[in-house]
Amino acid sequence: MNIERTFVALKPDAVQRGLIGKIITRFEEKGFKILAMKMLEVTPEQAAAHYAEHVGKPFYDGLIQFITSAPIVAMVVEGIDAIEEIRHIVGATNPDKADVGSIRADYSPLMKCNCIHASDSVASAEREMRIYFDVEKELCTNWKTMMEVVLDGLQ
Ligand code: 3AN
Repeated sequence: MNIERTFVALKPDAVQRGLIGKIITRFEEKGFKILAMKMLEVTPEQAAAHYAEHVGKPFYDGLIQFITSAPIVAMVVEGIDAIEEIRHIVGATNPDKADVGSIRADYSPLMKCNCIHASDSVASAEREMRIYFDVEKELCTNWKTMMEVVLDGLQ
């Protein structure tokens, strides 16, 4: 069991469809801690940095057009095994393959607008959160969620 931080972004389709509250609620109710959150318009530079691994792929231009088409909600989220757990809650990249009950299965009809991004490793999380946040200044760490209070009382 590791306490991990991950980067999560609610993509333009989620913002435009009014799903921000419903999606964030899933993380809060599971017991994850939101350390930072902001709505922003992704710049071409941020988009290129975020999706650098996909340069040259057939869907790259569409991906950049999509992520810059309307605001996103960027978050840093912390919790027990947060990388794997949040990827599980998010669901597979292709919504057709996403587990029933996952965010992408429930809300996304297509891979090219699949509502949400979540980092796939600790290294990716560190890299991605720094594209959108000043990590030294913008993270709110000096407070406890009720889940942390509950865990404090257990052996
Ligand atoms: P994930 O977001 O599940 O980690 P990645 O990193 O493989 O998936 O892909 C980043 C994003 O690129 C996906 N969320 C999806 O929006 C888009 N994408 C990936 N593969 C395809 C594809 N074959 N066709 C269209 N869009 C894709």
